[in-house]
Amino acid sequence: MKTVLSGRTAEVIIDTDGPVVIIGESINPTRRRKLVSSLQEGDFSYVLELAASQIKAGADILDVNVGYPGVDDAKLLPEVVIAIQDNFDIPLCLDSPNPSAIESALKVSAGKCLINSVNGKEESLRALIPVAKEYGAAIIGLCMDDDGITNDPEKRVSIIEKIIDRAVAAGIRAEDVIADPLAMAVSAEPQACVITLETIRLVHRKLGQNITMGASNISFGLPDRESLNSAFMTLAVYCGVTCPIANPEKTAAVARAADLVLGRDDYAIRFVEYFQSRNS
Ligand code: THG
Repeated sequence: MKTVLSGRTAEVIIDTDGPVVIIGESINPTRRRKLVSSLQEGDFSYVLELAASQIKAGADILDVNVGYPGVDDAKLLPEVVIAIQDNFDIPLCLDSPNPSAIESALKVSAGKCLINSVNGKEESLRALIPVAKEYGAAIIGLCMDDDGITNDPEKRVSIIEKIIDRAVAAGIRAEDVIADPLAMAVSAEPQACVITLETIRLVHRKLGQNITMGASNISFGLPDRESLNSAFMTLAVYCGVTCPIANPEKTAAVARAADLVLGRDDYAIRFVEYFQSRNS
């Protein structure tokens, strides 16, 4: 299955049989106070720096989230989208708890975007599916709903199925729904990663969707996060994750290595190119 996204002109194909596509996570105010403070002063240089460094490190798509208490992101999100797309030709993944911010950003965005954090709650489906349809965007569906988050992988899958059904009923193509199995901190729940991996496997086998996840969520509160994230990322890619949301500076090498090991990089061409570009 292929999900095609685009920037102003550049197309990115997320293919369930293809190499890992990295959605760069860094344009997110969590742990980056400077992002909010610079944007509130009307200074876009830091957000553009974050975009440039992630693209250089291997991001194929950029997640854009400027939601923060006191920030009017219905105003700010479209401004940031314009600033990024004026400077970089890359598809964007828009995230906000505020559906009107998503809509105002889609109005000004070029190409085909991804809407992050759609979930199985009625409120989310009603607000965001019509917006995705109207602006021709793809969506990320999180497997949580009005009953919260379940630890039963089968139930997580059924929430993804519900989101796909609702999207398809509204005229969105099934391949434009990317599943998020919910990666959560293994320090808080010992089975968290196993539950997520099983959900990934089931979505891949039963539904065949492209699959994302917040790749660094699992290591919150633990030392040596990079080793943990690498171990999890490799297993998740093996089970069916195709487009993790991650820090490319820390995960691009693991992604290229996983592609090679899994027979998705004939003659190690991408792997070798990646290391040449990194060392140049
Ligand atoms: N699913 C979906 N969207 C998501 C998440 C998800 N968006 C938010 C989050 N989870 C993924 N994005 C981030 C963004 C920033 C950071 C972590 C996850 C972050 N990390 C630390 C930092 O940069 O200091 C540590 C980074 C590291 O160790 O590499 O700020 O699950 N659909």
